[in-house]
Amino acid sequence: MALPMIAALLLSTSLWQESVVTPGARTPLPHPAANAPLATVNDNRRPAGARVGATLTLALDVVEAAYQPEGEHDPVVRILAFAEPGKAPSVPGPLLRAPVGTTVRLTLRNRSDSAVMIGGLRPSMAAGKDTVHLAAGATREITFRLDRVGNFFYWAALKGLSTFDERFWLDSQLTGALVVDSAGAPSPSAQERIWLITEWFYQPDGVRLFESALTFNGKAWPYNERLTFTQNDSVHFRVINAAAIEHPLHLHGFYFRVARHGGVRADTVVSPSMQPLQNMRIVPIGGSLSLSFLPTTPGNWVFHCHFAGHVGEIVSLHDSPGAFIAASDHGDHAIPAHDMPGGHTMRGLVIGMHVTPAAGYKEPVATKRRVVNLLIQKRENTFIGGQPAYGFLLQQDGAAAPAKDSIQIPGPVLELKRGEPVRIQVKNNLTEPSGVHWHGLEIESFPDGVAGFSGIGDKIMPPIPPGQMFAAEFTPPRSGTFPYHSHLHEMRQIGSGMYGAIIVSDTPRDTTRDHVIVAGGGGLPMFYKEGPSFLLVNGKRLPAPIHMTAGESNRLRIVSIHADEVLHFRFGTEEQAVHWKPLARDGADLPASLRTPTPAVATMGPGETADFTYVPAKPGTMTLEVWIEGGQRVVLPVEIKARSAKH
Ligand SMILES: [Cu+2]
Repeated sequence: MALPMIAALLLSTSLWQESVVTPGARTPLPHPAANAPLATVNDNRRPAGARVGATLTLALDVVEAAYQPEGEHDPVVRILAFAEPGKAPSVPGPLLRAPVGTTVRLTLRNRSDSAVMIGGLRPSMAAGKDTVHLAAGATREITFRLDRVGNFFYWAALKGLSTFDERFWLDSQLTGALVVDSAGAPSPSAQERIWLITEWFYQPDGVRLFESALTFNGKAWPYNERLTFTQNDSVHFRVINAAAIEHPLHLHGFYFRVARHGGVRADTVVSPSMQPLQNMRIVPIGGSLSLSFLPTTPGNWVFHCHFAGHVGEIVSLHDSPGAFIAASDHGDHAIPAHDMPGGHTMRGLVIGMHVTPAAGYKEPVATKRRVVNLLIQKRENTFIGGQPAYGFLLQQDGAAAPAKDSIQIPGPVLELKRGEPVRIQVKNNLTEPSGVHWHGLEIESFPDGVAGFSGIGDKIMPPIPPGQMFAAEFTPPRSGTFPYHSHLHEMRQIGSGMYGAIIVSDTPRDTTRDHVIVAGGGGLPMFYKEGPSFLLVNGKRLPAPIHMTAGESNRLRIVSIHADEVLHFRFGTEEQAVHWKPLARDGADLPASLRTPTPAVATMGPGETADFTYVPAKPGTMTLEVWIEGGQRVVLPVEIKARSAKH
């Protein structure tokens, strides 16, 4: 669920049936106190305190602060923040990092006017015991031993709250990373970064409108730091989610492996043989990921949350008059766009990286490319509330242009051959700019599809203006299942149907046994009153059956590409889920140790793909059910016929 908890609940209330709020009616944001210092951005590279031998001594104050999560001309809001005495408060709070076994002598001082509860410092304790009450003006000293390796965070909340995930705006940034290294671990490399996710969430009228800022390390895209790596550097990200909502994180251009992951106060090591290649991973509420990758191709790349809402205006304070309602209330479903001069429209949870070429790098060239003509189309009045549908369509070589309003949802399956250079000519027939991302393909940066950012040096991919064409030239290097989708105005464009599947193969597919299932949205969430967003499977609420033959091995290629929702899948009979065999994830074949039969249930973030094989034992009907948490199930019938006698 990509919306903050309260907003998600509201979606199911009748308030949404009369969403007539004039954009521009904006309640003032809470101003910081006149003398409150501006919180600095903490890049989590320098541990706080002084470590002598096996003892770390540090002090943390809770203070009033001012917070500017976006640009220098954007709103400054009121928060409480952590500060080391004598230093400016920071967001996130000071980094607490030391090897396991270190004794921490911590002085906590509350210099704010509010009593707070501090927790998370001792992850090996029971959660209920690991809290420290601190009245306004009070000081406490605590001593504890770091006895568990992993990526954690400490937090403070206004008194009365005993968990980190019920904080809203004033106490939302009272969070710092707590990283406990294993004994003898080498000091972190320059390519290691710690990312702490926090959300500042404010509901001016307490009911409907909300304002929100969602950041990695306190600063939102495009105002946050750009990272620079050299091609083939070994990059390590530790991601810690202190926000009250999960995030499906996606890396462009490269696969990563997750070596550690955790939920609240937990951190688990994953053995190398159990680490799939992946480019999408959900970091749960209060959880963490430790992931590594090699940026093998130079250029500009992004690592971002794949909930459209978390990279859009909804999580921006920048000129966003009640962003969510404004996004919802008009039949033309225009989310106000404040495009950057460069063209990209993202906000919030995005990290940008520049990868500089290693010596001797040459961009690959191809003399001959297969040409694919892909149209971006729009059809008015298609979804509930009179919303238009956006979608893709193929135009065959030499064929006349299809009708302007013809559309296909999901988009046509793009069948590509591994190693065959293609030139996908994307013609934008919308009345607004667009851009297409070939999600998960390990290709050059320029065709990658993040308009205004993808590319290298001065060669940056532009947004495709209405009526114009952009040629994405690349050679898919790996066979597998991938999504393609818009990467501009993601909530509106992906949410209105701009998504489809790419199948890269070595040999032609036998489509009688190789089934593509694309689950995505059909219109913007705010138009649906019955609960969570609308869900389509293969473009339908009542999808057409797929067919299998008993005794034959079938491949199911599942693409989860709802703009703003995690999807759940279950395959089986009414009584029970069957077992299927996982084959690939995010387009990459799984290691042998992960290819063991498992119950046929899956939870997949937006942009995630998974391939399974299944051999039906006997004729009959089964179902693949797909749903959004709390929503109605979409049922795809799977009809299994008997093997014919001549086999
Ligand atoms: Cu997110």
